[in-house]
Amino acid sequence: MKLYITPGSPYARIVRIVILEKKLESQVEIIVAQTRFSGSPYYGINPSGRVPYLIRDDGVGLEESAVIVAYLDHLDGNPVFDLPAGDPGWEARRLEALARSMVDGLAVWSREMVRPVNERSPTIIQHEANRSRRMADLWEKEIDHPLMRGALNLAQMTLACGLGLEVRNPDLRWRTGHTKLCEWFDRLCARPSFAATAPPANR
Ligand SMILES: N[C@@H](CCC(=O)N[C@@H](CS)C(=O)NCC(=O)O)C(=O)O
Repeated sequence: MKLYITPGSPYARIVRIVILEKKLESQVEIIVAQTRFSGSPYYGINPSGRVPYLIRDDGVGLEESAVIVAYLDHLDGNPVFDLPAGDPGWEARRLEALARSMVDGLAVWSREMVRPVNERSPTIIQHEANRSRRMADLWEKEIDHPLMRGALNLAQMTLACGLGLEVRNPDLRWRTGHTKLCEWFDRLCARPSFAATAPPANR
């Protein structure tokens, strides 16, 4: 299989973490794609131009980090990232959605920052900075939820990959006043799969 990524993408990082957690390194070749570039050869591989993108052994391509995670997780017949049944399943969905909501906002902010300075929108940047502050406040309260402290899951991976964007965006200062979130994040980032996939400071 081939997985197309960019080193700074939080969505691609989720999949890279799962590859390490599931020990699939020898089965998945990781390829850096050239995204957001007019005429990129990558558009011939994945017309949407987005990463992550997994090309399965049968040649079929999959988009969307959560779909790729589920596919890879099921390969060995022993999935560990499936949603729990019943009420915990709804809680897991709720937390995953909150984490994704934060990452989606941070991705919009990052996208603004990679545009030429004269094309950046101060309004969008302010909007996303404000959203990230509200979401960090929210997560400081939610981080003691049993699902955020228990076995590794998609909500945890998504939130940590979003918070990890702090190294790429110096204006993302989610740590201030969020002691529990800092402790949670730093502990999770010491896990080998997270340490090995840490984003570079620059694209
Ligand atoms: N919902 C998608 C989001 C993927 C996404 O937006 N990836 C960004 C990188 S962080 C991308 O490929 N951007 C390139 C572009 O917009 O052309 C997922 O979870 O995989």
